[in-house]
Amino acid sequence: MSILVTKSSMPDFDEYIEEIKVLWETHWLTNNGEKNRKFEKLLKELLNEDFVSLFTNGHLALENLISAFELKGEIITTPFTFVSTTNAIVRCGCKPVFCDINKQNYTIDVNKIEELINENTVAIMPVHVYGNVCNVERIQEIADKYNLKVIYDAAHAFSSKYKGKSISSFGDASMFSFHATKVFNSIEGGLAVVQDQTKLKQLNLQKNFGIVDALNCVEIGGNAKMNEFQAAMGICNLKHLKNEIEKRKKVFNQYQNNLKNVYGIVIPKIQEDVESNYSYYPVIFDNYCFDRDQIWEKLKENDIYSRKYFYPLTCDFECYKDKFFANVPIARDIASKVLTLPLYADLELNDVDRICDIILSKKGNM
Ligand code: T4K
Repeated sequence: MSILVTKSSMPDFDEYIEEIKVLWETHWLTNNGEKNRKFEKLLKELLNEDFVSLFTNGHLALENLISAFELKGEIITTPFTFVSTTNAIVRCGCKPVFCDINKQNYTIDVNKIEELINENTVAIMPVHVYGNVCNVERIQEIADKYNLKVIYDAAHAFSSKYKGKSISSFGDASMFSFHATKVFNSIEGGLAVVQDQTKLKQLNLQKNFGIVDALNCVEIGGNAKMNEFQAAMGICNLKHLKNEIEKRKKVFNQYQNNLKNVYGIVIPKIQEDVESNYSYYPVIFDNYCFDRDQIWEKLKENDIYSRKYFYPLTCDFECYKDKFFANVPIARDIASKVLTLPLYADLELNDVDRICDIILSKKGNM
């Protein structure tokens, strides 16, 4: 059977059916129903946050955050990410300014941010890529010095902690993705976390057309609400989150043990002070006897589908090429060498061994 890069976590069928049964009684399927309210309450407890708003997907949560902060101008971000990050900035009428990443964990290089700041800069949008935590302390120092907003693309980092604190507590806001491919899913879904009531009100208005009641519309909002079936899936999956992360950790560690100390293979570094959610398993093939594309091919020949997340860089996509500033040599180098290996809670450890054997076997197109 094929092994894909990930496999959605799902609750037992009966558990989900039990959760959605009431919807056949109430016929209330969306517009901040009972399930949305329950899901938001559970999320607030889990993250220890007061101001959270559910969205139909992570991308729209990100766009709505940019709008809620009324950002107009340049946003410093990284191109080593899913294209959603850059698209959200551009679709909201802002200009992305691409900063390079660091070699240690592929997040924004905090030593290169300041040189990109000018009078048009309004915000920094760092990405906790692969669930790796950005240098949140240094980023905040820079933001404070230049009076910039910080909105984290935390799509990959749901439930992670840094120095014992929820990752959502850093910066002005964070966006988490609850897409089917994530550590935690509500089929599709996203969460915006902000630090004050006013911004929360703004987000809630924006995601529901800007209407306050049947007779009053006070904002030119869109529609980005999560529906009740999504929320019910989130509620069910949330019960299993801890266990799922434990299982992912075992898979992650199995890779670490199998691939450590191999010349030319750079495995993920465990970050100090971080409680990880083990989102992705990115490996860099650098002067290994096979290059990244050859490993991808070797795995594919064995019906195993790894992914080249995040190649190409977003700034190199046709729609962005040569349009925005991007002096990003490290990001370009990493993007050409990285492969994310299959990782999900139910991946068998002997399948991990098999994947590693294929990678380590000298047979194939050298
Ligand atoms: N910011 C960042 C940094 C992000 O990574 C993302 C999303 C966003 C923002 C935006 O958040 P959302 O609006 O999506 O909530 C996937 C996901 O669609 C996307 O959510 C994710 N990042 C991105 C990194 O990966 P694809 O095009 O690679 O997905 P796809 O369809 O090829 O699926 C990958 C594998 O996942 C499949 O081979 C099998 C498995 N899978 C997939 C689906 C759709 C399942 O097991 N179940 C499923 O339902 O983009």
